[in-house]
Order: sequence, then C-alpha cells, then structure tokens
Amino acid sequence: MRVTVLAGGVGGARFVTGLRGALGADDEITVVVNTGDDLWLSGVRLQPDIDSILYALAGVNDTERGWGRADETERVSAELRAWGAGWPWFTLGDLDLGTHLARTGWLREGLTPSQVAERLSARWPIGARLLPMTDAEVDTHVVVEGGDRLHFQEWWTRHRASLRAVAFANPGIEAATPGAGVVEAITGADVVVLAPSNPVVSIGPILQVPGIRVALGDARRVVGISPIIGGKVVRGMADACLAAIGVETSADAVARLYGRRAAGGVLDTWLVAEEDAALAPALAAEGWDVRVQPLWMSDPATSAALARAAITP
Ligand code: GDP
Ligand code: FO1
Ligand code: CA
Ligand code: CA
Repeated sequence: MRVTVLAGGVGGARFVTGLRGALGADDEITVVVNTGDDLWLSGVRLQPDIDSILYALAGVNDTERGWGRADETERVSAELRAWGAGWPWFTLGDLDLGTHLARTGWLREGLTPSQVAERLSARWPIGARLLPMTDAEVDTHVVVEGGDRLHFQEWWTRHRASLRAVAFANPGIEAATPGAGVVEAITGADVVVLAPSNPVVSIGPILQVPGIRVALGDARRVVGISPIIGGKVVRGMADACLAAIGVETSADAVARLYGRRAAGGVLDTWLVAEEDAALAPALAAEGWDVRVQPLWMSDPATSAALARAAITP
C-alpha cells in the first residue's frame, strides 16, 4: 500500500511513526513536509519540521521537547550568545547544528532542498521518504496587532504567541512549485492523510503551494485527522493561529476550514476524537464521512492504532 502524509513537526512525527508501525515492509510511506517554519540563523539553514520527523523516525529525537536531538548539549549555542550572534531566545543544540551545517553546505554546493532531504534521510533506515513541500524559500511570517511583522519562529519561540496574530504570510509562495516528487506522491497514493498537524502554519502552507490542492483533487482518497481534541489543542499554538484567521478551535471548525472534496475542499473523510463525538451528526448531515476514533497519540501503540484507522477505507 502507498500512503502519503502531509505533515508539520510534532503531530506529523508522531503520526508517521505510528503509520510505519502499522504498515509492513512492502508498503511505501511518503511525507510531504511543511517548510514554512524554516529559517536562516547564524548563517545556517534550519528546517524544524523536516528535522522533527527525521529525528523521530530515526529514534534520535528528544521526545519530551518534541524538537531537536536526544542527549543534546548546548555549548555552541552558549558561545553564540556570548558573541551576540543569532537569537538569544533560540537554542541550536550541538548535535542539531551538525545537521544544519551539513544541510547548509550541501545547499551552498547547489543541491536543492529536496536533494538535501534525501541525503539527510539516507543516514538512518527511517522507512519513509521525506519530501519538502517546495524547494522555494517561503518562510512563514506573522503580522501582529499593531502591524509589526515577525518570522514565525520569533513569534513562537520568543513571544510564545503572546503577541496577537492578525495574519500569516508566506512571501513568494504564489510563485513556488511543489518539491520534487510531491505531486506524484499525492496522485499515486492509495490514500493521502492530513496528519493532526497545525492547520494554519503546518498544513496551511503546504496547501498554498500552487499545484498541491490540484493534486489532492486528483488523489484516490484524502483523510484528515483533527489536531483539536475536546475544543483544545493537544500542544503548541494552533489555537492562536486559528483565532488569527477567524476559525474557532474545534474539530468541526477545522473540518470546515479544510472542506469536503465534493464541495471544493480537500478531504473525503474526517477523524474526530471520542471527546468530540457530539460534533459528528451535524458534520454527517453536511455530507461529511466523519468517524469517531481515539485521537491521542501517547505512545507508538496508540499512534499505530490511529494510523490504521486513518488508512482504513
Ligand atoms: P509542530 O510543527 O511541531 O507544531 O507540529 P505539527 O504542526 O505537526 O502538530 C502540531 C499539532 O499537533 C497541534 O495542533 C496539536 O494539537 C497536535 N497534536 C499533538 N499531539 C497530538 C495527539 O496526540 N493527537 C492529536 N489528535 N493531535 C495532536
Ligand atoms: N523551540 C523553542 O521553543 N525554543 C527553541 O530554542 C527552539 C530551537 C529549535 C532548534 C531547531 C529546531 O528544529 C526546532 C527548534 N524549536 C525551538 C522548535 C521549533 O521552533 C517550533 O516548535 C516548531 O517549528 C513549531 O512548529
Ligand atoms: Ca512546525
Ligand atoms: Ca510494521
């Protein structure tokens, strides 16, 4: 079976890890990863969502923080701070920096981000293909109340989303094209899954890359999983992001944001948590194939059970 997942960082990584556990060696997993979180810092290129998924599949991730490497040290970061270089509120772990240096070197040699992702993926038997959503640099910016414009990473890691966001933008995305293999991975899959990732800053940028929505229209089947359980985000700042675009933090509002394929949206099926079972009848009345499932991915077993439910016709 061929499964293609559209994903951001933590929610994406947990889901894809579960999917790998649910599938066998003959199955193929492709992950189209958000690159809106990417940034240049102290001369190196960071790709947080790609790295979160890469490290999780390789089993070298920091499971508590949800980003970066396990057994990490921060000697270089302390030195950068002493120099006044980079961002004092943003830590580049020493092992993680090795990834950024390798990536930046390859980019300087002329490799595309897609080719770099392939090289990074070759180090460990990760059991999935990681495809950047685009090879263009389309970093997410946040416009906050008052009109200031910040890189998404500054808004989140420095201000912890405390400045009220009023808009998100990915400059240049209108002219971007899907990364190498992305369209084929979507149209050729038995099922495409929108991971329980941030709908605004993880899935949102992926859907904005010209050509990706069209490809989803040509897909065999598209299933989405709610990142909202019982009206709350499981972690992160999706609630602040949804508020900024005028969408309620609820499993049904996110479903309507994505929309049904039959009505010009991107999904055929929507998975909501047991806590949100009461929302199902209204969605079903609108024509949704809505399914109630346990959506907590607390360990590999629950993540695999969710993945199995998502790919079940
Ligand atoms: P990020 O890039 O690291 O922010 O990660 P993603 O965008 O991939 O995922 C973030 C989203 O994952 C948040 O909105 C969370 O609510 C959601 N999430 C995290 N853990 C779980 C879980 O166990 N179940 C579900 N349904 N959603 C989750
Ligand atoms: N998140 C933080 O809250 N503080 C950090 O210092 C930080 C450093 C960092 C370095 C590399 C990386 O790949 C991710 C990092 N993150 C950090 C997480 C990341 O910025 C965000 O949580 C995600 O991009 C949100 O989607
Ligand atoms: Ca992210
Ligand atoms: Ca297996």
